[in-house]
Amino acid sequence: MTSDQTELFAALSRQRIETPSWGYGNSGTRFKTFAWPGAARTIHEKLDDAAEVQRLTGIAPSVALHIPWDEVEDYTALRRYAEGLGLSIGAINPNVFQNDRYRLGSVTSPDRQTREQALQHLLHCVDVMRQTGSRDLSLWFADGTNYAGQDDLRSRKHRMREALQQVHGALPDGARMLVEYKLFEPAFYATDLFDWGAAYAHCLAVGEKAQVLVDLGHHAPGVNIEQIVAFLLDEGRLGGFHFNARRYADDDLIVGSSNPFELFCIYAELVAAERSSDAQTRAAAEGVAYMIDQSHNIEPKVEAMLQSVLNCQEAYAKALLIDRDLLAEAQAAGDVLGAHRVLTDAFRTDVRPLLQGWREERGLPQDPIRAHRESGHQQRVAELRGTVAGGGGYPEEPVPTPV
Ligand code: PSV
Ligand code: MN
Ligand code: MN
Repeated sequence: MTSDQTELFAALSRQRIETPSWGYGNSGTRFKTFAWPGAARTIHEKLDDAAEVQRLTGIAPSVALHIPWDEVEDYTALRRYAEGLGLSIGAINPNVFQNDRYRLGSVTSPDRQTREQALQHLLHCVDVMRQTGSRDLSLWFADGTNYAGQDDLRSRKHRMREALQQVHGALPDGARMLVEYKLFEPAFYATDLFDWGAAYAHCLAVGEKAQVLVDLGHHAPGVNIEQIVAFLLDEGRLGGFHFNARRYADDDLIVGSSNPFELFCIYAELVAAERSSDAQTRAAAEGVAYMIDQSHNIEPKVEAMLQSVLNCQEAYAKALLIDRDLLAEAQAAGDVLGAHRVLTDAFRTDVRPLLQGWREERGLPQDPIRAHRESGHQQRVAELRGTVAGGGGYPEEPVPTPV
């Protein structure tokens, strides 16, 4: 093996993609939730499925929880259960959007008691983090307004700031809060954390442990996400990603399925930061949490997750292949298309043989999807768990249907 390949394999072995508990359960749109045979119903089953993804890919060893969807009495026991499967508990995602009280918002609600209730839940999640050993609290707020004049926009900003400050103050040493933004939905006139700039401004104000979380599905069409990534990385405030693919808005489709070039360009920025000569930029890149945020509506859950992890791996492998010296040369010479070609050459490379070699070296199946299909996992869980609606995010009443 050449030293280049050794370096490439080492980088691939360091890659990590966290999978979300809610991606393993049934979920749906507001029109219908389709029950998938064997879809995980409990957090333990979700962890079992995540272990299958880790067993086949080797780069997905942690699972994000959503509270209270995944609420348990004993988080230390849950942590041990995960560890027994070779997993760790990743980011904790509070849920401040599914309570009747949150009609006008949670932490930005005009009602003080509602704000207090939301804050108590966020603090409960900080406590969960302590028990699960999680580094990241992942914050997404559905807060916003539907009509001009419905509420005072600056007051809502102040309430958001106050809540973030309080949560920041409660974080243990070494922990972080990742602040997610979203252009719209469920609020349609104004979302309180509407873009990366708003999230960034709050993070700067509340302190060092606050970082911005970029969810690929939360931007207007045409927004250059890789530029946001480069900017935040350079400012030392890129906390992490929620990977998915969107066609219109927050579709939560499989990452890389519709716009693989965008995913590649994002990874290109991350690799550039990983390889920077500046130690601070390298440290910023090392701290980034790579997470999938997808709800699988019509597709097999575990296979969808495998495909997502593998798409991230391919994008990263291609980004590692960019000839950085040649790129720098072309950029310095003002060679517009030459520079672009350096990038597209890497993007067009078929990295599948390279990844097969890497898997072979690690004792992983060369084709994880095929291995999964042949493993009987899907049939086993279908038999064991049956076909039951609910159990994912946005759960419906569990209605057993015949398998
Ligand atoms: C809603 O848009 C959402 O998809 C956000 O991206 C959150 O991260 C996720 O739900 C889980 O709460
Ligand atoms: Mn998200
Ligand atoms: Mn989303």
